[in-house]
Amino acid sequence: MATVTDHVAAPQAAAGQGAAEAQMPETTDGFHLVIDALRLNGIDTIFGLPGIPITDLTRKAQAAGMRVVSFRHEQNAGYAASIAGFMTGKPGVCLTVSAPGFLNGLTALANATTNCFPMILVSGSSEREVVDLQQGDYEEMDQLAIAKPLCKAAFRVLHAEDIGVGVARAIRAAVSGRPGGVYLDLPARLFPQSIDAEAGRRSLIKVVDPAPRQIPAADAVQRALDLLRGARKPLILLGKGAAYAQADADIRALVERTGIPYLPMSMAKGILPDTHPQCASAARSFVLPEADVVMLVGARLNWLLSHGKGKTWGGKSSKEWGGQKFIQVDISPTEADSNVRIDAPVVGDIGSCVAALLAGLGADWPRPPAEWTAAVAERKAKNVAKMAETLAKDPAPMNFHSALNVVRDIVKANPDAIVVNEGANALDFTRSIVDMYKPRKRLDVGTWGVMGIGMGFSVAAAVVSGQPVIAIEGDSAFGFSGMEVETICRYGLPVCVVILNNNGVYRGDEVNPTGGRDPAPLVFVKDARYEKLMEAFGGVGVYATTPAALRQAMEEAIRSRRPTLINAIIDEKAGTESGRITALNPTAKKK
Ligand code: ADP
Ligand code: TPW
Repeated sequence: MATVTDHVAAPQAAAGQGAAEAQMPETTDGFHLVIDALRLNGIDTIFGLPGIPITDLTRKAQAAGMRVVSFRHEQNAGYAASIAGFMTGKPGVCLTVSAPGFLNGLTALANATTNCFPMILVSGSSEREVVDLQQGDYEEMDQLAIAKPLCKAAFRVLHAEDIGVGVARAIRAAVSGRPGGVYLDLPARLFPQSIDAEAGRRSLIKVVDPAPRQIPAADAVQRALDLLRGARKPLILLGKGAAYAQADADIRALVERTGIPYLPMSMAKGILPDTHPQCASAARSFVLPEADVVMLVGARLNWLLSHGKGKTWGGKSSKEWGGQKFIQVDISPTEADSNVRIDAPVVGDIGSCVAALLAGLGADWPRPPAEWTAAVAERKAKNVAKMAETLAKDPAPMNFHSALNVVRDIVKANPDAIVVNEGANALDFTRSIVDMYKPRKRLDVGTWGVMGIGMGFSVAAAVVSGQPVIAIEGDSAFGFSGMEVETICRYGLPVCVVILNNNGVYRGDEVNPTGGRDPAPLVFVKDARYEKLMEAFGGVGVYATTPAALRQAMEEAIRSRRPTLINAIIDEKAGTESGRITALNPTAKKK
């Protein structure tokens, strides 16, 4: 591994100059100390966008052997960094210029914090003195103050000798406890500050144990096991915290040794293969209201789980608790009771918690009552058969099902491929139709349901894993980050974008009720040729109107690893408003 000495400024004296000058100490500067501090901590990739004052930082980072992935918009670089953090457990780093670049990256930082993804947004900034007196600097903004409420922690470094501490604090804050976004503010004048190379080297910190294990209390584990043992209809719910924890073997052992049906949240799909006999995804609307004890592992009872109450959970009204008891395994001690009572909180890192639960099962752990597992299996079989019937249809034009039936086969044949997914219907149908077989292979809109993660996630997924990426995109969703197909082509990444194109947001058949010349707010240009965008940068574009054409193009994309965009034409009448969350629209009839 390279060290500070690889970057020290060249000795000040060249051949022929005086001996006294030749003795001058070696120096290093802020640029190199930032790079060295990151590399010392195993961070080898920067996602960003150059400009004043960080242009040279991107150059020098690349020259020092780091992977520098330059985007066309900072938001996409930020999303890339955040998902790299989720995939690797190391903070993903996004580098932006001051004010507008910083603000462009901020959405991704806030999204990372919301989703518990470890990320560090590093932004160049203006000098304190000018910002504080509001003297009107180039791209002036009090970035630290603005970032603070949107992230886990925010730090500013003013002196080169503090860079080591600043980077160490940022890393610890991002990955310890509940992971999240961290802001690191580096004013322009920091970068050229020169200090003695040896002092610089000594100032760097290699963070020891950045995400310390947090062992759950024995009585908390016992309380959870007692509750689970007494359950008549137990259910395990795996969330993306469980995927992040990389405790795959133990989680699988816990599920299999207890014999309890489990439900994966969207990004937890694949921790165990979706085809696992205990997977209850196809019986979701049956198991949630029926279960009597639910063990949440790295999943929050937020809107994605109807806040743990209401009709989804068997409550009589939208606000009423369904009567379930909850066990919650989570690293955050304040998460429990955020929506309904948690009867058995188990606070600790998922690896340690699951290991403790496993150890406590004992040889005599009872299988769940057969009536329960049989009822789940029966409901599942019924729904799977119904879905198979729908998937077998071949309507013209294609609909979501007939297109996603192809994607389902392709992912089955390529279980290492990473699926990135956004849209409304495009999201909901992909989640339920496309089975995942391995952990951390499904990356999507997460806790906020945010549009725009598509190409940033795809770039990062390909860069971090080297595996093929399949991005299943609504046509609206794609538009948020579409220009990054240039980035995909520039870096030659094996990304296959499939746009499920129904000419608009949710669907494409709305009309302006006034008959005026403006289109309806939710529709786009009809028959838009998105594939030409990929062709413009040297990638492969395919216009596909049939499942057969889609299949052929996807197979070829995976085989060739060439950047590919398939414009899959879907019936413009296919799709419902907001996909499966229509009820969240304020005008929707309340349940
Ligand atoms: P989902 O959207 O899949 O339901 P959430 O993002 O709501 O998942 O929940 C993830 C939870 O996982 C958060 O409450 C977070 O604190 C927790 N978490 C993240 N990493 C770990 C970890 N290593 N150990 C324990 N809990 C974790
Ligand atoms: C940052 C609101 C949710 S889903 C969606 C929008 C605009 C697009 C749905 O259309 P698409 O998919 O992608 O064509 P499909 O399959 O239903 O036709 N801005 C942000 N985030 C969100 N969630 C929105 C707007 C939204």
